[in-house]
Amino acid sequence: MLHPTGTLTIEPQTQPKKSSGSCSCSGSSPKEIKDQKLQERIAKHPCYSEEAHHHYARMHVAVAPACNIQCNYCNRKYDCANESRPGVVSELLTPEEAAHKVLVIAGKIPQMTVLGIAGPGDPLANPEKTFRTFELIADKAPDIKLCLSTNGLMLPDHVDRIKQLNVDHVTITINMVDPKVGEKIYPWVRYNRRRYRGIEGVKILHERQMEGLQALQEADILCKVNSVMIPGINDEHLAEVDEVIRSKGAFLHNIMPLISAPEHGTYFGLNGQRGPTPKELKSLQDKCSGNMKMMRHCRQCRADAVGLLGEDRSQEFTKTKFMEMTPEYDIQKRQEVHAGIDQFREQLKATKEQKAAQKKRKTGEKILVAVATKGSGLVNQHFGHAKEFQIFEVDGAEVKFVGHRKIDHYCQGGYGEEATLNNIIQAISDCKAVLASKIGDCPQGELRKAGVEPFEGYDVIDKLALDFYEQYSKKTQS
Ligand code: CLF
Ligand code: SF4
Repeated sequence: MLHPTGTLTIEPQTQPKKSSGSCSCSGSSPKEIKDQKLQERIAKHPCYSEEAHHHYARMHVAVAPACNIQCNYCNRKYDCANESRPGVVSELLTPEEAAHKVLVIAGKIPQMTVLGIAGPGDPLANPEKTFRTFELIADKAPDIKLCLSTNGLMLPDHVDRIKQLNVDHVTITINMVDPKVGEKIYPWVRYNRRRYRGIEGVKILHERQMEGLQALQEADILCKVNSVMIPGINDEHLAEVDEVIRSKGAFLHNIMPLISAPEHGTYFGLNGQRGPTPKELKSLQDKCSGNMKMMRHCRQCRADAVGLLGEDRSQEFTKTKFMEMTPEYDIQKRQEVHAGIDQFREQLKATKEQKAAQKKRKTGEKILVAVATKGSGLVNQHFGHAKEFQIFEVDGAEVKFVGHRKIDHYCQGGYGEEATLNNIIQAISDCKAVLASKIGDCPQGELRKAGVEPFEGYDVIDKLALDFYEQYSKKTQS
């Protein structure tokens, strides 16, 4: 079957299971029914479901310029760093322009299922603009899920409105549950028309975040918590944050690395505060993953991001460009595309299960492999075209997504390729292999020298990863 957004035909090797939606719930326990409903709520949300992020896209509209707190990792000339890469500036839109953009993109990228507002300031410091945008979109494009990300300061005041507008997913950035830790992150907070400095402000922020989290749980709105990991400041404290948010009903925890550079002009950047290494980040995520579900596929996207999480199509839809485009939103066409994607996902799942069953044996050494992919759960990208590698942990029985590494892509038309290749190899040097649809002779040689096996193929990620694992085990045993 052809993926609606890709090119690979997967031969159904086992009969795809019937969609769970079609079965009656007789015989299911209340917990199973609850879990099933939860799965349906996140099935097309690329941030709340790791599996969905290979197939479905999100977009953001930058309608919220103001902010009410100061984070030491943020320079207010740029987008809110709680959900974005620092140093990125998005074009500000009015709610009407934003609604036009959403309708254009919903037609052009039918796998776009979620509209998020995440900046460039704090959405709830700009409630009129944020809610007006949601209203317009709910009215014109009812199949698009609405999503919101906030620092939490004004959240308790708006939970009713959020519920009323059917916004089902809310993210709060919580970097501390101890104001003494928070004091090193937030110099001030503006609340009720007054600016509170130091610990006084941090206490207000903490109380409001906890109140907001509780209110979301009571309103049955799914809540994800983002935490920025800042070595030496809150890295050891985040396990406690994880405990607290879990006990208050958060659905997912996304621990993101601090990205800090002097050219971003942030307090941390100018004072040499470093971000965590990929290894430090993974080890904290592993430590917390026993408590609750961890998000590991966040790409810290821009306030005007468009596309699958690993790709950035925002430049195709700048204001000048999208304002000249006519919206071609067609709910029926979109539903057909989604049905095709869901059928493909079922087949992908069946293929994975069958492959895992074939290979099932005692789990062995855990290794990491880097994968070049354009999405759809497939190894389907040329090594030289990859702008990031997805990282999977393989133990012979299971293939688990554990993160991604951004890189400069290798094919630069002959310029600077040697330096780029060195950087790429360094970024994936802890991986035993790189899986790509094609890898040139020169990079193959250099990768081997660095102990990273080039492994070519065009197939389901799990399938190729397990094939490589088998080859690797035989080699290491012999
Ligand atoms: Fe946007 Fe955030 Fe909604 Fe996703 S992003 S508002 S929950 S639709 Fe996603 Fe981007 Fe990470 Fe955010 S990858 S930065 S977690
Ligand atoms: Fe910057 Fe976002 Fe923090 Fe506001 S909440 S200071 S916009 S990172």
